[in-house]
Amino acid sequence: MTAPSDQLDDGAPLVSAVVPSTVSTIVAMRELKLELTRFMMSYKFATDEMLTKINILKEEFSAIHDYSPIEHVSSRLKSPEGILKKAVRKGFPLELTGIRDNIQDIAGIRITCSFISDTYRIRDLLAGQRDVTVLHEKDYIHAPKANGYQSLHLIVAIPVFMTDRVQPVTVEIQIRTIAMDFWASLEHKIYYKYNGAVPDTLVEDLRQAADAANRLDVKMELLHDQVVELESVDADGADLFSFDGLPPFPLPRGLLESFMRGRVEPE
Ligand code: 0O2
Repeated sequence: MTAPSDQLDDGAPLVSAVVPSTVSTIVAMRELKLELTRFMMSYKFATDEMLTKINILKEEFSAIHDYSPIEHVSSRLKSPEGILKKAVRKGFPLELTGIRDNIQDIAGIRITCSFISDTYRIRDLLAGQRDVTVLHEKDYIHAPKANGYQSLHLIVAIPVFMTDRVQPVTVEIQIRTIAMDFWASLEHKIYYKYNGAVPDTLVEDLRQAADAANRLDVKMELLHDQVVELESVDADGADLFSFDGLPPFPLPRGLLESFMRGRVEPE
């Protein structure tokens, strides 16, 4: 057995050949890890920014209109594994810029609304904000999928201010009613239970359930509109003012008059 050589075949010292490549690999791995962390964080920050916007709308609505069109909000970030799987499945280039450009649902937010008109109202309020750019919209409420799926999908871009750059980041926002959400979660469970091969009878049952959910949405909104109409006729207490936790008190007449004087009527 020969002693291990410290020379490569071409006579170059082994140490100098191995050390630089190991060091450069470690440096490259550190840089990649940093970039990956930044990449994932940018989606978390974009989600946080959008959630703040949504919560502002929710709170303002509740305070001004005594009613919130938003029932529930949830969010999720795709895992790095989920991102890679989708990139491979769709044949996207496996590098961060390619993934950023092609996978637009890494950050996802779901907004559940009370009524169908609220889904569009929320869409308009978010889309109308200066720093939100709607890149793409799919309206599965006006045009439900063949299986009955209903939801309003927006892909928006929002700027995220990092330490060394401003990064436009995409977020998928799904907006739907409680009934649509109920249907979608059940359908999702069934789809996975049968591994995508759902029996025809169940597919038909689901489609009928989607129709029933839609009829319920329409009926509930009609009832709600009637209640709102009744409330506007019976406007007793409209001159009362209330802050959180305090009992309602009448508006001081002087304050009301000065507000009316300073008020600019919309053109
Ligand atoms: P997950 O785990 O919820 O994120 P894409 O594949 O996303 O690039 P696609 O499928 O054309 O493009 O987008 P689409 O139609 O806007 O759907 C995106 C998401 O909507 C899906 O994400 C689901 O969350 C939801 N969705 C769409 N169709 C259905 C449906 O028939 N049933 C249910 N329950 N949900 C649906 P993912 O990536 O499939 O999954």
